[in-house]
Amino acid sequence: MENKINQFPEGFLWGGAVAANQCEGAWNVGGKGVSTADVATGGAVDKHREYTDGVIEGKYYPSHEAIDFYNHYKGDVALLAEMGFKCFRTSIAWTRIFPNGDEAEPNEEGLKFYDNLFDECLKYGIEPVVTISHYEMPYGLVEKYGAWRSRKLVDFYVNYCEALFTRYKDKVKYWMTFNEINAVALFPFIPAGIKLKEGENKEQVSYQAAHHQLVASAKAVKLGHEINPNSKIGCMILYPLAYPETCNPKDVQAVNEMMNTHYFFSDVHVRGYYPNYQKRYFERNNINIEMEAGDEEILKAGKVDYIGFSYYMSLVISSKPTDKNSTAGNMLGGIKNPYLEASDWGWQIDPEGLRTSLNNLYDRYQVPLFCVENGLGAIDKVEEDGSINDDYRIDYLRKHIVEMKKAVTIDGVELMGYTPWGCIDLISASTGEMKKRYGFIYVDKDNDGNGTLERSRKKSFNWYKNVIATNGEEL
Ligand code: BGP
Repeated sequence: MENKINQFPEGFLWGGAVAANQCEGAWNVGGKGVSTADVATGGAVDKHREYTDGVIEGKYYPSHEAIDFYNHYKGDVALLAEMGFKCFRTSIAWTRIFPNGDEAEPNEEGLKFYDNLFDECLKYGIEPVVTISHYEMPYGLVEKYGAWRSRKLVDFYVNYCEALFTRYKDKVKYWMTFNEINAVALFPFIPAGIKLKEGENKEQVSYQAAHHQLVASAKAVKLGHEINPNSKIGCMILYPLAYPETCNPKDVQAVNEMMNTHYFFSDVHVRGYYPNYQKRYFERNNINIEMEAGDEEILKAGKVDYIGFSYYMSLVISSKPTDKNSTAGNMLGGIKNPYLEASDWGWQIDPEGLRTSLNNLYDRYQVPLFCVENGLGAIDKVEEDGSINDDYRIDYLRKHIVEMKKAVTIDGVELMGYTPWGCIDLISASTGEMKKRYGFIYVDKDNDGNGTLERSRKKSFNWYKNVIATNGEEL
């Protein structure tokens, strides 16, 4: 069918996204090992930002039980199919495949689980989109090697990728190497298993870990293409669109500097080399990245096919240190934007910012983009008749899709698809809560882990079904 320039392209990948540790549960079933998410009690990101050597008091139910997708996946995929999903983004729990991370052979039972899950998706014509490591890794690698501090992790990760690419080459075409890889410099435990020691230079440790991950990612991209030349392997970055607080050029410069700390990751992934601004940054700050001979070639040979990114909100940055009107609860901090409303968790809602972000990324790289996370975390109310009228979520998503459409149809941005986050309610990464919900599908479970786990359709379910059926024409 002919593509029309005022519409989303034919074959646009409408779907939704989840991550293994936030939905599967069954944390010690089927030979699965313990992951970093399994030892991160309560809100994984909030409680494990910096120094995490030792037990943190809290509930373990979030990743241990989650929404028990492990045992409910058939019914859940059937619901996604009912909405007409073209794709489903999930991650593979590394610890189901390599329980401690350094075994020679993969765990067959873990591989089988994802065979079954992908088969179930494909049965309905749903294309799996797989994140290889989404905010978790084997805890064994943390204890034995210091996680991504160690160069050895590159080989363990590449072995893991080889097991996946080989096993699923006929089932999975779209991959992403690390979820929000740029988060490592913000809170190093969850994305990279790094436990900072007292007095350590956080940047030195995080950027060395990041180098190992970037090398591992590049090797994975090359290997994945060798195993299946048709595969599309992307990176995944958290896109933190930032505005200057004022038109003071100093504020603009502050934004540029902040954005560079994030662009560094996509620059290396897409262009295949370290940008000069980052090399200078390392020099100025006495950060010394140990590279092995051949690393530059590896980065060059493993450029990604597309950029996956998350976009939830925008930020406001000032050149002056300030805590005024700080947007509490927002993982990235920043100043309150008087023109925008915020979610109950302080995430500033900015649909037009999505259009700007798409343009920024496309102008900079000219590679296909994939919006793999977007959505509104909100508290849903179940009415007496069981209905859930989440008009606020519909409103958020509608406005973002409108802007996304402008980026595609007016600005000519090449966008592969859209997978709103937490299409089925799951555990929040930053707070460990169940009450912060994103889904079209409601899961009966409360913050303390109580509930029947029964699934039900929210109002947004039928709304999104129609969006997909009309390829984004009826919003
Ligand atoms: C992203 C993560 C996800 C997800 C999402 C929403 O940063 O990739 O794993 O959870 O944010 O965040 P939260 O769950 O904290 O609301």
